[in-house]
Amino acid sequence: MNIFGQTRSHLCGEYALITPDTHVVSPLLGWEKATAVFHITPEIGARFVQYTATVEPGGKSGLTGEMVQRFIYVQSGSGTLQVGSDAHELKPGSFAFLPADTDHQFESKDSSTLVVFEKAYQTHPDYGAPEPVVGHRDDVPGEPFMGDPDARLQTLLPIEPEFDMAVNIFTYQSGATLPQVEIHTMEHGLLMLEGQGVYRLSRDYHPVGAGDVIWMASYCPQWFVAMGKTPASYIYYKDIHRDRL
Ligand code: UGY
Ligand code: MN
Repeated sequence: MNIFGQTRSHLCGEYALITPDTHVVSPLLGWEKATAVFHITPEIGARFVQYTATVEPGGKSGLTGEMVQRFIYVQSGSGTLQVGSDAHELKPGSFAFLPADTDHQFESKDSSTLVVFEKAYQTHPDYGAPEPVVGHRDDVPGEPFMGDPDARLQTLLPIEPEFDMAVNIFTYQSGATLPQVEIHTMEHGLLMLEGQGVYRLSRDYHPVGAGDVIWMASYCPQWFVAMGKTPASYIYYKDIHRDRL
């Protein structure tokens, strides 16, 4: 969009579409040689945080606050993630889940871009804390979503009651859709990774493409159709497995 004073970004109580032209860079306290764009925070009405961290070569992550769990997805660059005494080499497509109060540090080799989701952990009286998870997108099978082989879902974390959050990657062939308009209690934070399409959010239909971020509040009606000549994919967060009362 090259007319000044215009943007595709749109915010209302039910959702936010935040496009790259409106991003503003902030310092990332506790990290070294790193900055962030905070996309979704409690100030918008969310119960979690989503940001993009840019870490220079030799830069390092800091720890989360107490009882806050962190999920990292490497969008570009590479580095080493130390989790306790284990070291993991991360590259584009790698991801890691660090349960609350897990001692960890990512050190960037190249300049790295990380997609980060953080959520205060909600304990459950019947289940213990989850374990750390480290993996790569290419090693996670994509299951047809509600029987549609053109809309595939990769669940990056175990869907087990110890986990109070999920992070998935949805990949759609051009023309594939979410099979229904969804309305649900879980909220979402989403980053378009590849391709483009049209997102229905509440009563609005927005063209979206790689780099766009969307927050969907609980009960925000949502639907997606992939369009264009290449598949569209997005990574997204949702809160799961905890009673509201
Ligand atoms: O997991 C989900 O609720 C997912 N189907 N929602 C979405 O892609 N907007
Ligand atoms: Mn949904």
